[in-house]
Formats: sequence, C-alpha cells, structure tokens
Amino acid sequence: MSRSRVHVLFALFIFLLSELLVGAALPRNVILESASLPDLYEASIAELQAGLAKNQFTSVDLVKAYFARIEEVNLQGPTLRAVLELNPSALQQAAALDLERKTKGPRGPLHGIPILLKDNIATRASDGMNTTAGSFALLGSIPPRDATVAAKLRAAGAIILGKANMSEWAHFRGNLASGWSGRGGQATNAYVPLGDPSGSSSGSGIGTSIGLTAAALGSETDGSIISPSSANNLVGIKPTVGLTSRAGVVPISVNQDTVGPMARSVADAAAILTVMAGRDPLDNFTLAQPRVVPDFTKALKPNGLKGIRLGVPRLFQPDDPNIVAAFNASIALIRSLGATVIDPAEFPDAQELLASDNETLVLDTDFKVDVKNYISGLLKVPTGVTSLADLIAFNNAHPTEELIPPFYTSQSDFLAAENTTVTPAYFAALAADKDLGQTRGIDGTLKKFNLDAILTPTDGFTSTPAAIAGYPVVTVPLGFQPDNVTATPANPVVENGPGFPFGLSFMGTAFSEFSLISYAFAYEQATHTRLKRLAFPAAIPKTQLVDVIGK
Ligand SMILES: *[C@@H]1O[C@H](CO)[C@@H](O)[C@H](O)[C@H]1NC(C)=O
Ligand SMILES: *[C@@H]1O[C@H](CO)[C@@H](O)[C@H](O)[C@H]1NC(C)=O
Ligand SMILES: *[C@@H]1O[C@H](CO)[C@@H](O)[C@H](O)[C@H]1NC(C)=O
Ligand SMILES: *[C@@H]1O[C@H](CO)[C@@H](O)[C@H](O)[C@H]1NC(C)=O
Ligand SMILES: *[C@@H]1O[C@H](CO)[C@@H](O)[C@H](O)[C@H]1NC(C)=O
Ligand SMILES: *[C@@H]1O[C@H](CO)[C@@H](O)[C@H](O)[C@H]1NC(C)=O
Ligand SMILES: CC(=O)N[C@H]1CO[C@H](CO)[C@@H](O)[C@@H]1O
Repeated sequence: MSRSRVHVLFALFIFLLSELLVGAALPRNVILESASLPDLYEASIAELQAGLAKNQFTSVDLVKAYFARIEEVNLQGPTLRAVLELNPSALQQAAALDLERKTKGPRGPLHGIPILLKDNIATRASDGMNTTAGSFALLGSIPPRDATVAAKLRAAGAIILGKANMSEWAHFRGNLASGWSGRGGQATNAYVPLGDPSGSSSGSGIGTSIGLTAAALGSETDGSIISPSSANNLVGIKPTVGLTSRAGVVPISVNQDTVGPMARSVADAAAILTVMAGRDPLDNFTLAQPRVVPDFTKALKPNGLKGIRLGVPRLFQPDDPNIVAAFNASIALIRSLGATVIDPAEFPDAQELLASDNETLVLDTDFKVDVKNYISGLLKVPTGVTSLADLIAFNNAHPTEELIPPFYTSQSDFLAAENTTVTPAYFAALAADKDLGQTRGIDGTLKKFNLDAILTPTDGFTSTPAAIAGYPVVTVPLGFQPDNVTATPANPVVENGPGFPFGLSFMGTAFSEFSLISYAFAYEQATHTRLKRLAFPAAIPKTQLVDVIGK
C-alpha cells in the first residue's frame, strides 16, 4: 500500500469518524471501493498508473467512468457546469493507448491518463472538439494544430478528456461572475452549493476537485490558475511566463499568460508540469528558459522545507480572519518542519505595487493585438470575426447568447481594450511593471531578506506581483471556512460560506518551480488538508471504476 494511500485512508477514517459523531450521511462511494480499486474522487495519477499496469482496469474504463461522473453532476443534480464538451475521440484514443501499453509498454507516467483542458487551449480538429474560450464567437473555429501543451500531453500518452468551462475570454470581457461563459453557462463550486468557483480556469478547478478527471490544465494571466485552485481545494502551479508554451492558447497577454497544471496533489501537478514544460519555436518567450527541463517529480522530498528561508508580506494578506488564522497556524507548522520564516517581510515597493494600475494598460493593449493574432492563425472562423472590434459587434448582435441580463451583460474590458493603441505609455507601463514586480518586487524582497521564497495566503494580493513579474506560484490547500460563517446570497454565485476552501502560496523568482514544488510538497505531506473536508454530498459523483469495468 502506497504512502499516499495510507494518508488517504487515514483522512477518510477521520472524516468517517467526524461524520458519525455529527450524525451526517456519508457519501458511501468515497469509502467502500478504496481498498481494491482507486476511488476516483481522490485517485492520484500514480495510483491510476499502477492499476493500469496491473491490468485492474483499462484507460477505456477510466474514460467511461469519468464520462459517467461528468454526466451525473454537470447538467444534472447540482448542475456544476464544469465541462463544456467531451472529446468524441477519447474512447478510441484510450483503446489505442491500452493496446500500445500491452504491446510496447507505457510511454511514461501519463500514459492512458485522462486530462481536461481549459476551453482556451486548442485541440486539433480531427478530435472533434471546439476551442472557444467559452464564447459563441469562436464556435466551429478550426485551429491549425493542437496547442503545444496539448500536443506534449498527447505525446506523453495522456488522453484529452474534454474541454472545461471557464470565465469567458479568461475573465477579460468585462465585469462578469467567475465561471460564466456564453457557451457553458454559470459553473459553480462543488464545496458550497451555488458557490463561486473562482476563475478563470473554473471548470478545470471544479472538474479536478471531485474527480471528473485525473487532472486539468488551466491558464493564468493574473490569478486564473492559483485562485480557482485555492477555491476548489487543489494544487495549482502557475509557471514562470516562458516555461510552458502559449502557442495555440487563446490569449490575453503575451507578457503575462502562462499555462499550468491543476491537480489534487503536488505529485500529480509536478508530473504534468514535467511533460508540459520546454522550449517551443512557436512561442519565443520559451527560449529564455534553462536549456534542460527539470524532472519536477524529483523535487518531491518530504524534508523540502528544512533549512530554507521564507518571507511573509503581511501587507498583501486578505482581510478574512479565518484565512489569516489558518495561515498563521501554517507558519508555525512550517517552522516546525525546519524552515526559517521572516514575518513580516514586506516588499520594498509594497505601497507602489498596491497603488499601481500599469497592468490594466498592458493587458488592454496586449489583448487587442494578441487576440487578433490568435484569430488570424485559425484555418476557419464560421462567425467571420477577425478582431476585437468584431468580437464586440458579435456580442451585440447575439445578446441572447452572450449578453444575458441581469448578470452577464458587461463588455467593459473589451471596450477599454478596443480603445487602445500601442503607445510610448504602453512601453513605459510594461517597464514599470517589470521594475515593480521583479526588480523592486519579488527579486528585491528575496534579496533584502535573503529568502528562498515568499509565503502568503493565495487569497489576498498574491497573484498580481507574480503576474506583472511573470514569476511562478505554487498553491496548495490551506483550509476551509468554518461552519459558523454565514453564506452570502447567490448574486449570482455565493462568494463565501461554510466549507469554502482556500490555499497557501509559495512564490519565487523566475524558473524557481523546482524549489517551490519541493516546499509545497513538504507542506502538503505534513498536513493533508485536502481531504479534511469533502464536496457537498450531491456534488460527489457516485460512479466508480467497479461500475464500468467489463461493461
Ligand atoms: C463543436 O461545434 C460544432 C458547431 O460548430 C458542433 O457541431 C459540434 O458538435 C461541437 N463539438 C462538440 C464536441 O460539441
Ligand atoms: C519574440 O519575438 C518578438 C517579435 O518577433 C520580439 O519583439 C520579442 O522581443 C521576442 N521575445 C523574446 C523573449 O525573444
Ligand atoms: C496572525 O499573525 C500576525 C503576526 O504574528 C498577528 O499580528 C495576527 O494577529 C494573527 N492573526 C490571527 C487571526 O491569528
Ligand atoms: C506605473 O508605475 C509607476 C511606478 O510605480 C507609477 O509611478 C505610475 O503611477 C504607475 N501608473 C499607473 C497607471 O498606475
Ligand atoms: C477611450 O479613450 C478615450 C481617450 O483616452 C477616453 O476618453 C474614453 O473614456 C475611452 N473609452 C473607453 C470605453 O475606455
Ligand atoms: C467560528 O468557529 C471557529 C472554529 O471553527 C472559531 O475559532 C471562531 O471563534 C468561531 N467564530 C464565531 C464568530 O463564532
Ligand atoms: C458535456 C456537457 O455536459 N456539455 C454541456 C455544457 O453546457 C452546454 C450549455 O448548457 C451544453 O450544451 C453542453 O451539452
């Protein structure tokens, strides 16, 4: 029995005990099958790989089981709206990978493992899926090829399970609730009924949190991996801009966009990042990365926090007392694991960072140029859009699909971006952001306090310094809102309530992912927070491998 399985069973035992004590109903499927077959709510990639290797089940079984689990909760039951499309070729690809496993052996740790992609990550037309960033404006559009990250996953033997719902246009259309897209509707969190799934990689987060997939890819411009990972009780890695290719990803900004894994464990996320990373001639930012891509799974050492120095920027912390209390407790634990924590360790330019809005000018200007570039690279666009002006006009012409009152009418970001031109002020804002985020920001803080990394709650002012710097963040589950918080009204989603998950972030300098992963792993292994609370019962799918094997 693997170490992680022992921890899972222990956590489940504690959960069972606590549920018995409070007399609540136990989702039976979470416990019963775990002794023989992996429970898909929590199964790690290594556990799935072991079961495939022992021929306990096949990748065809896995795809069938995940499809059935999606069917249970996506548009039925709690209608989580996490998944936009299933891959119509997934079963066939799984069968081919099962055969290859038998005849040649597995390609590696991702062979035959289903992974969900955010709907802004292009997939080759022959699979039969759309890539739309959630918008009807790109429905039926044909990309020239897989996004490089999708191609890399496939080459490693992964199965693209489908496309995840997301905040439309990666939350860059306007003032809209996270997790809503014209095509997918309002996605919601599996931990709190009608809960905010955060975004913009919302469906990637929800789908991974309850085992609708083994893991997912998300993308981040400012917060879009780490925030939904935090809100959906996951591990998320926001890589350095340029570690993973953006070629074939519907963009916001060439300067800030990055693609990364969202998973239930640090080990799963590290395995996926190892496959995704690398240089790509189609994205010249990737040429700046170190020549050799590390095997990030080599960072998974339980003593990873021993002897390292972390700094706490208290000025960036969120107001929420429950998150701060959990964060404070995590500092004590991290110290007990052998790290030195400098608290506080404020950014030298903290006040300027908090006040600066250079990012808006950078993103507005980039989006107008970059989205046009993306569209111009498509082989076919049935709606005929070619530019941001066309997208605005498309939405105005299709209000019943895209401008739905009362919550989903805004195009304020589109309008502001359309208003931009590339000016000297743009270049000045870009330079100011590098200075604020890198030189006097993250690098300045690391240097001033002689730190290895920065430690902060994922909620709060965490994503922006890393976003404007283009630097990496790894988030892991930190805790859940206690039962005595009052759920906010659904407007359209519930922003906070009992059981709402939140995360802890490790932030570092460019290409420091390997170190950040080792810190996050040590913390995760010492805490195992993820299973301390489960999704609400109706959001936990019942289908397990035992229900599909041989059927
Ligand atoms: C993709 O969109 C087209 C419409 O352009 C639709 O016919 C097709 O069913 C969609 N694919 C999937 C897998 O939903
Ligand atoms: C990538 O190419 C663009 C245009 O060719 C250029 O402006 C930019 O500096 C290059 N970036 C890197 C990191 O090489
Ligand atoms: C967290 O720790 C800080 C610094 O030690 C302290 O000022 C603050 O009161 C603590 N907050 C909570 C909620 O424990
Ligand atoms: C951009 O950053 C610089 C340096 O902090 C600051 O002086 C300027 O006001 C910022 N501009 C905006 C629009 O926030
Ligand atoms: C467009 O830019 C002009 C001039 O800078 C400004 O007055 C106007 O408010 C802007 N409109 C939008 C929608 O941002
Ligand atoms: C809510 O519960 C937590 C423990 O779960 C406790 O620390 C806190 O004081 C409680 N808050 C209120 C307002 O009762
Ligand atoms: C897989 C799945 O359930 N897809 C659905 C996502 O939501 C849209 C809009 O409601 C449906 O049309 C899809 O069938």
